[in-house]
Amino acid sequence: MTVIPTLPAPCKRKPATDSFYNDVVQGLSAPQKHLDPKYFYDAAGDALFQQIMQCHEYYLTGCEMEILTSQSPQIAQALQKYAGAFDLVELGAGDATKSIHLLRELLDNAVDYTYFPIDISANVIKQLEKELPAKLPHLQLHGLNGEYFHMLQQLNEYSTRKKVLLFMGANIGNFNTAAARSFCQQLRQYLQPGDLLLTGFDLKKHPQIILNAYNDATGITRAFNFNLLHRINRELHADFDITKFEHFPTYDPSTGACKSYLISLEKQLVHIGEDVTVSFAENEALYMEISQKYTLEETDQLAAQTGFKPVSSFFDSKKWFVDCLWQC
Ligand code: AVJ
Repeated sequence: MTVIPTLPAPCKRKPATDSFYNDVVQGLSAPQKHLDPKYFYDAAGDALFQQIMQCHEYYLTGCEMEILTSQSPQIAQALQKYAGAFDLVELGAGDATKSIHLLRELLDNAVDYTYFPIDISANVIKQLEKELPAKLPHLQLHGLNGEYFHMLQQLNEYSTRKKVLLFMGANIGNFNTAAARSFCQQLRQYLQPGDLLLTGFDLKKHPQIILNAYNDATGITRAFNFNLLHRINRELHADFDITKFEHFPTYDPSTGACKSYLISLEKQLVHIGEDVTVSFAENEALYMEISQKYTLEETDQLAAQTGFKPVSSFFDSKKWFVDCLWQC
């Protein structure tokens, strides 16, 4: 049984920690225990994700990189054609190693725009603000550290141009299909008619290829999942014993849902601070993350259901990945 007595007085905690604490306690108290994948990305998590992107099993990055390196001229052309004058906003910018090709192409074309990278990780934004100006001297850059919608809200204070939103890296995969619909609908509300959205989708392919991408032989994805338990231990004074959990990635080819779990190897109690005890049954699954895969028909459907019109798509040579350009 899970016991959740009254929460500690909010004034004793910083706001950021507070929502982390509340989300973790809430997730671990649900019938299907789960954690929010946005919390993977502390400094150690950022570093592990960088390593994942270099794993040969994790094909997604290479595919989307190929799209950006080989088709940035076509993408830039499409953005100018459909949007005219715009600012470029990137959701979950990461290290911008993919978008930098598009940023450079636009600068080379003398397009006057400001780049607004938005990222949940303060590290990521600091890093970008330090490193991008050296790589792209004429870039107008304004980093925004926080949650997507909070930051999109703030954006209107800084940008009066049309918006081109980049949502790359298959980050949309972290939503199940219903959540992806409401996310796109919500995004749509922050945009104006004529604004553009470029979204990266990982496409359905042989299931083994997909499963392997979330189960690399060197164990980096495993470490990435366990890192969130370490983070909870450290920041929320919990006592997860990671030796009593096993990384268990799954892929269902019929739904396209690739889900990762941590399986409790024995019946055990985990304490979070002094107030919360969570009990795990033997073999109980802690749901960590979904990475939803799509067909092209499903991406078109998603656009249609959420107020967007597909105007262009950019594929890698294997057609394993697509960057879809939609217009409001
Ligand atoms: C950053 C959400 C796109 O789901 O493929 C990679 C995160 N998790 N390996 C993905 C991730 C495990 C990644 N996204």
